[in-house]
Amino acid sequence: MPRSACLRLLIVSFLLCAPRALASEGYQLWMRYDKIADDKLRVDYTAATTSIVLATPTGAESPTIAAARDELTTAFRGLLGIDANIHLTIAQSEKPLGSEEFTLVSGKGTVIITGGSDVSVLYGSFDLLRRLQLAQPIDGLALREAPKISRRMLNHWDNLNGTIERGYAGRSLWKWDELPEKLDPRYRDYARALASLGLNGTVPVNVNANIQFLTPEYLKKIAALANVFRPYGIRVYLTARYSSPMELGKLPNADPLDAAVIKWWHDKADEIYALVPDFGGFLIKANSEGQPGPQSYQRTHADGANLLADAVAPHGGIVIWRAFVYDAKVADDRAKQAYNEFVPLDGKFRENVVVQVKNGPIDFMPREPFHPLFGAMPKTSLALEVQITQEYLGGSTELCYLAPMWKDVLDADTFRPRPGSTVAHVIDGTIDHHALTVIAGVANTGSDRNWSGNQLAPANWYAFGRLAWDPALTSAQIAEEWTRQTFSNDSRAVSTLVPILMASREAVVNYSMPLGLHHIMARGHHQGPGPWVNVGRADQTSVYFHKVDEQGVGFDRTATGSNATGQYASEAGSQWADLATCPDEYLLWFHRLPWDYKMRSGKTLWTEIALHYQHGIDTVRGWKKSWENLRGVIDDERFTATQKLLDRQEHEARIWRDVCTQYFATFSKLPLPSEYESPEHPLDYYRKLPAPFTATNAPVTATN
Ligand code: BDP
Repeated sequence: MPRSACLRLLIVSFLLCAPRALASEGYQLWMRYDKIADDKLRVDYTAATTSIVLATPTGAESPTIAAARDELTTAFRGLLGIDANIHLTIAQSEKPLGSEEFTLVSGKGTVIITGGSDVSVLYGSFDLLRRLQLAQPIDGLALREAPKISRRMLNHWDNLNGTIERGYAGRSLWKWDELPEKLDPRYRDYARALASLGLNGTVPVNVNANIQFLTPEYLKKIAALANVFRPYGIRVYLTARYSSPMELGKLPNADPLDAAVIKWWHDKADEIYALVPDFGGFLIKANSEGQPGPQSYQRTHADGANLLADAVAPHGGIVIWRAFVYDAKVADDRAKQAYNEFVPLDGKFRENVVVQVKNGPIDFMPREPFHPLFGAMPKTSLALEVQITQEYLGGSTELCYLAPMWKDVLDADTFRPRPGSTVAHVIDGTIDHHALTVIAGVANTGSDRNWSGNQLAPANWYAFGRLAWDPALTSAQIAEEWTRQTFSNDSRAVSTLVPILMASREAVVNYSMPLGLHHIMARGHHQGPGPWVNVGRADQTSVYFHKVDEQGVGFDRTATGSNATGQYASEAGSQWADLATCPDEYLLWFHRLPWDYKMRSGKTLWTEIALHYQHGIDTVRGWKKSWENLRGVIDDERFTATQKLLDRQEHEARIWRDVCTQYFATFSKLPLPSEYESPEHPLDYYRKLPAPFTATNAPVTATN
């Protein structure tokens, strides 16, 4: 054979034999059940799982058990190439299991999944599958699992017209014009994704509520969705516009103490429960950013919440009342206003009300200290609300793995009533003995094939679900789980992607709002920098927050300024108030400092600001290099898509850096440090760009 033919044969046989990563559009999320490549493992698994026993309180078939069977069957065929041998039986547990609790016991070729309910058997099934996907041993298991927080929910900010407020992954998943007759098969996959993480609630529609969703026509559509979600243990909740009794019921007012208003809500609740018997309850944004609320009638948030709570109580429903309130007419620091309004109401809410508090006192900024309400309302159930969609952290055009940010708040010590009282323990009810416990994440889902706008953003959906189940998990552990399930168990995938994910939040903070700077993004769409924003509602402008001038920069929130530090337990507040102990990351959140302020590093504040911006973009450049390690290790589709994502991120990081440092330099009048790379364009160039970041898909309904 001539040499060239020989070579050709060699290449062809190499191509045929080389293991190729399976192409993926990312639709399967972390529920990829591709064949386990390692033969040895496959043999071991096959031997370890000749049969799977599902043990439930009744031992009877149900739609939930059918869902568990389906998932196990599909996954076993995909992962191991075998048909799972599944039996159903009555649970024989010595210690009764909670309604969401399960045990996994295995040995001698049998895995027994015992649940306190059918849904917990489904959770146990997903737990087993996760272990298989992670290539962990499944022989000799003896574990017992239960979630720490009872209601673990996604909040969708989806509008009736198919747009999504702060959505960056295409249009809404919910096809209102097709419902209730036509059910997109994607609704079931959505439910599978939630159940795989143990999420058990969804609010499909925007907190900036539309009254249409409470009409009989739309309630039927909601009921159709609820029917799809029910077997997966997911309850539907609804947002409601506080003025609905006027707009829908034609009543003259919506006063929470008015008898006709009370009756209207009771009737509406009865109507909803007739269609959706396991309806979760209402999520309410009231007297916030232009939304109507009880204060229009000189009533309090408690009066407002209790009205709705009484309407749903006979059906076992709850009310989730948001504490995201601030008022431009109030002279006090915006960061203090929710605390000022809500703390006096502690003890005045009904048992079935939970007050939902954002992680920080302003608004999902890249970095905020924890919200001072945590620990300050012991007689009230408090929920934590985080934002999975990246409104202030790059939309879907930048990678930012958010688990480290959520861990900051979950692990933060409120010191109330005693040291060790972390936010996680406030919201899981253990500190103040609350049975009603809630955690919510503002979803990053849309109808894009990959669900979240890019191939890495589902890591945040995954991380939220895992932390909602167990806030004690670490960010790194979750990042590794997600990487293995979503991409590959290949050690190169793990050793490349996990460090990138773990560094990403800090990088975004560095190139956008370092050292405690906050709320300096562009107006309206919030994508990209806008440190010059000085028009509109004062408490929504950038200048309100950075307070920059020739002398210095930062917001004095110590006793010499707004005294927001005084809203925290003294151990936390005084640590931040004292420059000697305030961590650099919160410096300009709590202090206003001169440009030549000497930092711990020995450099001046001005130099440190510039270098943080530079460091942020340098980190992104580092990822671009290390991403190359994954060429051929993961599938080409996701490899290339992510490469483009990182290119775009570098571009956007550069805009942030160039804009912010040049803007601040017009005040500091100081030169940029020598390590700082020259800006690509002068400040004026950027100021004239209409919207350099155009990732948003929807006009926002909020005013800011
Ligand atoms: C802000 C968003 C706005 C939301 C608001 C909220 O910019 O679109 O309506 O939060 O949480 O972050 O209500």
